Amino acid sequence: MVDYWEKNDETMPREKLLALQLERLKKTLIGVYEHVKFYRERIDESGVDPYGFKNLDDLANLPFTTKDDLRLNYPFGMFARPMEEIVRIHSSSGTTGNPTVVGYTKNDIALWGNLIARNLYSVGVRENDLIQNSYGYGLFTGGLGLHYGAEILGATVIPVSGGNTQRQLKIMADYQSTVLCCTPSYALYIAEVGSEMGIDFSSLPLRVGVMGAEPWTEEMRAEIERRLSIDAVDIYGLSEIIGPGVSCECLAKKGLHVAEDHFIIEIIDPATGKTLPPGQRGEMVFTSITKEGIPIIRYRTRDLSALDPSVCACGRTHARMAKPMGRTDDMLIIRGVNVFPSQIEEVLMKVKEVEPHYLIVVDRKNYLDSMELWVEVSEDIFSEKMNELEAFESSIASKLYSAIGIHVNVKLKEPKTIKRSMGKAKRVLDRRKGESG
Ligand code: DLL
Repeated sequence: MVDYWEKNDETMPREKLLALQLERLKKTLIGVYEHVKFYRERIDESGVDPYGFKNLDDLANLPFTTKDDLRLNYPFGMFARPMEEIVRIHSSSGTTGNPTVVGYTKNDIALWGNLIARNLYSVGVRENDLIQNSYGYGLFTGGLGLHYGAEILGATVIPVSGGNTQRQLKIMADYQSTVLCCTPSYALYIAEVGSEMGIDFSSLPLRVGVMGAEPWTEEMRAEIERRLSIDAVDIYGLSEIIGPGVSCECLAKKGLHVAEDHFIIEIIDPATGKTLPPGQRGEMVFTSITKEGIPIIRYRTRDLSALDPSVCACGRTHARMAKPMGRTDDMLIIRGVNVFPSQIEEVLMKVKEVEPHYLIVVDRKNYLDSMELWVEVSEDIFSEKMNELEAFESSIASKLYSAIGIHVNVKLKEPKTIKRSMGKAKRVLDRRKGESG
């Protein structure tokens, strides 16, 4: 029998859920209109009357909020509450320009922890579990986000944070961790170092991995599950909305349940901004409807997914988003052809002689884009089949050609030469943008 952290909220009939969303959205709109100059101006420009808002469909008439809007209001310009009510600040890494800064009130922190507890519970985590939390602690929302959720659930949390992989493995074996929280790329690295240390993961009590913060394919999931001998589930979120916990898979692993009692999700066509019907792939847009510190209206995530509002096998009624397949800004345009790193990962993970460590190197020579794929081969292949490597490279290239329609120059690399990630993996090196590495 499936059981729930908050049965009423998680299995609420959709009609009731939509009514609750409308009621909460109305309050949020008035709140941002009265307390955030940015929203007051934008809403006035849009012609929507925040006091006369009557229908969820009218959400589409409200303006979007973008990362640039947050940056322009750096650091605290989007906060809807005075600083004395803000108890925590997080921020995105901000590789270009100002980072985005978000603030949480006491209620926001409680809400966030509760959402994570709900997520953990939905993948079978209980009070007697020992959660090894290997997301980075600090301004990144992964570490503290999962941490407080685990405590609210009542499980035991080990706040190990990212890095120092051998210590991670010693802790995992000595303390007998049952749950691992980290990015999927770090999970693979942990698996690799563990095997080198002679750890047999199937003999450990580790059971579930709660993994997110970066895109990962089904093929990558299969690899992690096999190597670590666990169920690996996908958790999604972004600092601008709350952090991890915006959505999470249940053990059915058929899409991530969006916490629709706190966030309204829309899928839009990124080119036109028009709302798309369920099932169609597009950019996710979120509106928070219970947050206090920094409520957000129609935030354009640039993350691509599709929505399934049907009731899940687990009985939860909250719509499920498909595993995010990447970001609009991760899309590479190679000689006019659009390619997502996830499409390459999908092909690569099916080739059993290669390791799940790769880097896509894009360059432009003589005005022509070129794409190289660096991928590691296993020790045995590397030493045994040195003379066949070239043939092997072209066989991978031809598989990629049939999947994405462009020629990729495949370069097999010696084991352990591609940089490992302990947080979000960097899959693309775009020399056209002056990146080096
Ligand atoms: O990455 C929050 C998080 C922490 C999620 C831990 C899950 C686990 P940011 O640093 O603000 O927040 O980065 C947000 O990361 O817009 C996506 O592009 C990407 N992302 C997050 N989760 C997933 C996922 C955290 N499950 C950005 N699949 C988002 C694909 C993801 N991409």
